[in-house]
Amino acid sequence: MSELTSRWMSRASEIHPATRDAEGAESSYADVVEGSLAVATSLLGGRASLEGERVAILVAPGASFVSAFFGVLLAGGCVVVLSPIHPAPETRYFCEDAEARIVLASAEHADLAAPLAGAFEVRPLAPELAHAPDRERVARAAEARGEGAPALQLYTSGTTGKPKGAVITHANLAVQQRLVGEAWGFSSSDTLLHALPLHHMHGLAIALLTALGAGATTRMMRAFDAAQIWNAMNDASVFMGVPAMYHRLFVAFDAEGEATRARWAGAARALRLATSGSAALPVTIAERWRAITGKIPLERFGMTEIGVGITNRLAGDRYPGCVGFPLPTVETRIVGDDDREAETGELWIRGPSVFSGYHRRDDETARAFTADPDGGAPWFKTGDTVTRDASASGSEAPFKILGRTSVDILKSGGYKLSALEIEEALRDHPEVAEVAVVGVPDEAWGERVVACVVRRPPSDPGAAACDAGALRAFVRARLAPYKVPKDVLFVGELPKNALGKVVKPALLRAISSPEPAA
Ligand code: MCA
Ligand code: AMP
Repeated sequence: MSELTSRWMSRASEIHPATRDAEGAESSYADVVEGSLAVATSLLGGRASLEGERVAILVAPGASFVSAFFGVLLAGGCVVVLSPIHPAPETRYFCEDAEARIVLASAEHADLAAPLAGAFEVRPLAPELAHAPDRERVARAAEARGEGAPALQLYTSGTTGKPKGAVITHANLAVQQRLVGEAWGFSSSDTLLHALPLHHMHGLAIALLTALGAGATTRMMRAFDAAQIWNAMNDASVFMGVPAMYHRLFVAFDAEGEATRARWAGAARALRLATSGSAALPVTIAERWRAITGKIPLERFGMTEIGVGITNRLAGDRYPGCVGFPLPTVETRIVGDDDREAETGELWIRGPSVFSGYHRRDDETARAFTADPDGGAPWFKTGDTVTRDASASGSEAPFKILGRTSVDILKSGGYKLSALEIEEALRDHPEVAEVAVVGVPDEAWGERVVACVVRRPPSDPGAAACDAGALRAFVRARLAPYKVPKDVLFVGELPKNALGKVVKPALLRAISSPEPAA
């Protein structure tokens, strides 16, 4: 049995709460483990193991999510987490690309899962959870899975068209669970306040699995509602968020009267730990949190492909604008354009938490890794430009993230977005002749998605030209709402280089100037 599943099974008789839902109802570890055994038994049917088969789960946050997740792993499967915020075409793409056969859906998401029936076997989760567990059979199936077996397939946007499935192994998750838990001092007396989406590494592994690995309780909120989060801090010891969440917390805070602010600030001050990641934490946000709580959030750097790689330390100084130091086992190298070590350059990473590759995308996997110049193990190329900030501390300089190496990768509210994927969706519109998508710095989102469009006349000469609203609606029908451009600017032409490629930095400058090209 892998370290991940055996750690899970070791809690089979614990009555301590594993989860608490938004309304406060608790489920013990014993109950949630029992649920996972039931799901595993049902998924196995007559088989000895799912042998790495991808099982998609469309399940609301709570105890059932955890049971579904571990149920798939115990049966020898690999989890693909679907999100209710994705439109049907995107959800279908994830299931098809992953070659999933079964979709487990909780009752809340039955409507969203319904269109998948036919192409996939959609199974309501409730009867799976009620299935009589066959412990011995499940133990045999789990024991047959090694550390290198795929446990999780997470979809992540890249510099080519559609999102790709990053295959994360049992070993990757187990090492992250242990290292992050130790680095951040997690124990069974913690209650993690959790409002992150579960279809990404941050919410699923860095937050939920870390807490479960330490035997802590996770308060799983259904969505991010700032006032609800402030109120729930009372009942928590750790909060993990992305910078956009902190921004929202401050907006809600500022809208309240003195008494509420004092109560909220008191609860936030009493948290043992508040972390920030997934995007750069602006120093203004860090300092605002300090003004309320006395400390800046603990910032760390992570990626779908590696989990948390670099983190500020729990004890000792935290450096605003810096992400800290590599976790144990994480090796780093900063390289310049010539692939030689440099003070500032691309961050390469290797170690046991680095994923195994992209599902059925050997070319992209090969491009993501590079041989070690000294003949050691290959490095994963993060695509992030970093340096070490010698001015930030005494003896050891913490890492500082300077930005992405590619202008086509954007970060909005912690979600990684591919400009090319959004451009591709817009290009399908009959009145879009040319399009370029860029990320414009934004206080609330970090980067704001802006589409610059050169229009083609409507096919019906009498019809009005399409407007920004129509193009946004067109994208919304195809992609997740957070990928929909916040602004659509119509331009006469796009700046191009001699090869006819759009020069995005020039476009960004043009649209950021007081009089944008229109
Ligand atoms: C929501 N909207 C967004 C975003 N989120 N637009 C741009 N960027 C976003 N991130 C849109 C909605 O579609 C809606 O558009 C409008 O904004 C308001 O929606 P609302 O319901 O108020 O937003 P929300 O659902 O509350 O979401 C805000 C959020 C969310 C909670 C900050 O964006 C979020 O959960 N972000 C976290 C992402 C994350 O976990 N990333 C981790 C990746 P309209 O009005 O047009 O309908 S993993 C990773 O990065 C690595 C491993 C790491 O280091 O962690
Ligand atoms: P994802 O592919 O969604 O996992 O996003 C990973 C990317 O998020 C990284 O490659 C970084 O660009 C960005 N990121 C994560 N944490 C931080 C951070 N603390 N500061 C700046 N960027 C970050």
